[in-house]
Amino acid sequence: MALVRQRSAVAFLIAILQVADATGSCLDAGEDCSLRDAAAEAGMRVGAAMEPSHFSDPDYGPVLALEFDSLTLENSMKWQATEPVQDNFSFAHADAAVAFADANSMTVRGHNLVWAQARVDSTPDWVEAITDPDELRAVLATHVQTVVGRYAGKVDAWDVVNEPLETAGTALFENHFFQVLGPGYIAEAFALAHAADPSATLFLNEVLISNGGPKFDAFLALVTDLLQQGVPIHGVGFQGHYFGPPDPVQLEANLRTFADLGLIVEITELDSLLRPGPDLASRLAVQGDEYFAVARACARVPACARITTWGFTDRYTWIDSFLGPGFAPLPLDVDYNRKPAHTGLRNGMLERIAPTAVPVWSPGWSIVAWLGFSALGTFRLREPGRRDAN
Ligand code: 9MR
Repeated sequence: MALVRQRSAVAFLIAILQVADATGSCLDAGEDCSLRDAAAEAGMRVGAAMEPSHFSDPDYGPVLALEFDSLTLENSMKWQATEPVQDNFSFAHADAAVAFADANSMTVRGHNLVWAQARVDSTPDWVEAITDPDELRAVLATHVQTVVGRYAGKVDAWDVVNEPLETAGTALFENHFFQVLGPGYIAEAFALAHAADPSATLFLNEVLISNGGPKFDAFLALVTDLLQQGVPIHGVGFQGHYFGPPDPVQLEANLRTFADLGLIVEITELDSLLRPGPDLASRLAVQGDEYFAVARACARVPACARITTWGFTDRYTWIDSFLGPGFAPLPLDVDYNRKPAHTGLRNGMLERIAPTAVPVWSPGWSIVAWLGFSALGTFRLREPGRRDAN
């Protein structure tokens, strides 16, 4: 009974928000504005990772379509899901998501074509058992042609290769494709994807590149090399799983670095863990500030086309199974209520059309702000009127 009451409350809220969203500007609507409407007004897209298996939860689909204009299959377009047995393709979940996107005027990011890391379940064992280069090449070609070809014109962007570098290192990850085909497997995968759908935007997607440092440098060198080889790479995905606080100034600089190479950039897998703090309200507020800072960094870079959150409700987040419960990393809570992270993400995107002068937080900016306020204080103390008043 309580569940029924809660569901009808969510349905009622959605109806109100749909009416509110249909009128006026998000700049005036404040809390009534959906992420989707804010993104549209800012000239961006906003997406979420999702799984059709959650459609049995009656609020899941309506909230997804209300808040987002793009979706990514969290798992169901991975090789393990689409071709678990050689030449035996399975598209039921991916098709359901693409049909949902079509019915709700949403775009779809394809994730992903090649991701072979020992620690994850993304590539089937039968692929990893192939040691003959010609055979693996043929299998890769069949997979990419079949999957990309099926969704040509329906999936606007593909993560062609996911996480090419070692997670905490700078070298190419020596996955199965690297071992059998050599480092050229990346260029080969992009060429295959481009041939299968020449209109799709093709991405290299990587984790832990939001900050500066050796991994970012290695990733930049890799992308530069691919471009010089003439590989059809069109975009770079910054995953954005924030286990620690983001540095938005560095993030913006890194996004610009790739934009300056003529590439599209996207935040492809945003989530941000609740930090320790004195009480839940302040922890949620900090999370909201972090979402704002990340979204604002993207909004300030014209080539940053889309922000995708990795899930959208704390009811379903991979972090629960990875780290345990309690980190609540997404913009909506377990009951689909909007959190400060929702406000932050929305207002951050709106910075593209209504930039504020206040610099976002970062360690560097804090020092600048402190020096600025100190100087202002000194100046004020010396102001004649003030001295006289004392
Ligand atoms: O969230 C995904 C989780 O459910 C899967 O078990 C895991 C392995 O396939 O992949 C997770 O998503 C990852 C994404 O595909 C690539 N970047 C890191 C994401 C979180 O691990």
